[in-house]
Amino acid sequence: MLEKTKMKIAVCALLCLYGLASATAPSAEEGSRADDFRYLTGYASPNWTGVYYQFAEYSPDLSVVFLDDALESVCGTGYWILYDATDYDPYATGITCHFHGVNQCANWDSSCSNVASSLRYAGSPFGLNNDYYNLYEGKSFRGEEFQGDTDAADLGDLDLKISSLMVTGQSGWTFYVGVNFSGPAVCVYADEHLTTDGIHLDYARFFDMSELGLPDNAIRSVERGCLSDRVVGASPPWR
Ligand SMILES: [Ca+2]
Ligand SMILES: [Ca+2]
Repeated sequence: MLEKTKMKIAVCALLCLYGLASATAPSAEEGSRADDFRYLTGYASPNWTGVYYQFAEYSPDLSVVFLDDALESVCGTGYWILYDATDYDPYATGITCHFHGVNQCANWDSSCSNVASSLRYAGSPFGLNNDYYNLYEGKSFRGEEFQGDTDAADLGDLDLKISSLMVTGQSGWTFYVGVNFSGPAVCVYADEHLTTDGIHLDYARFFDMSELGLPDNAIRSVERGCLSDRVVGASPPWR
């Protein structure tokens, strides 16, 4: 029981800052899973009740599942970002709503309740905690993405457009302001580490480039590994 209480407090400390008012771990019957399946079940009423839909993939328009501006609580695993507008809100500047957890539930607070019109996860499509990076065109993880699990000598259409980023898993990633891994760079490791029942989720997130000490719209290439003297986060092992 004490363990559960501690978990509630820890989860709330993580979630309440970013739009979730209260959180709790689901009961053992609801919550135990042998695998690390990423999902987000969104509910139209508080305390994970009412009409619901279980998302496993990117969802650019929640009206498709009749839940536009309707979500009030969620249960899930992974790092999920919810947006006020469809198509990941490319033009807005306000907050985005965030869920991060491993088999946990949360109520949205008033700023995020009945707001979401699109949602997607950050991280690898191949595994919850695989080494991966997501680079976003807008601040706060908005708009178009350039993502991957390998080196990228250039960023294609998102060249000189990146305004926020996330990394997941245990690898360091080096982000350069020049193409072909040139110019000033910063290495990023996960600096947040969630664990439930032996399932891990490690991530680092940067809502804008100033948090990384880089100019906005400057990143031009990405390399696996920590190849810069400037390091953000701490290298494994964390646990
Ligand atoms: Ca909306
Ligand atoms: Ca940008």
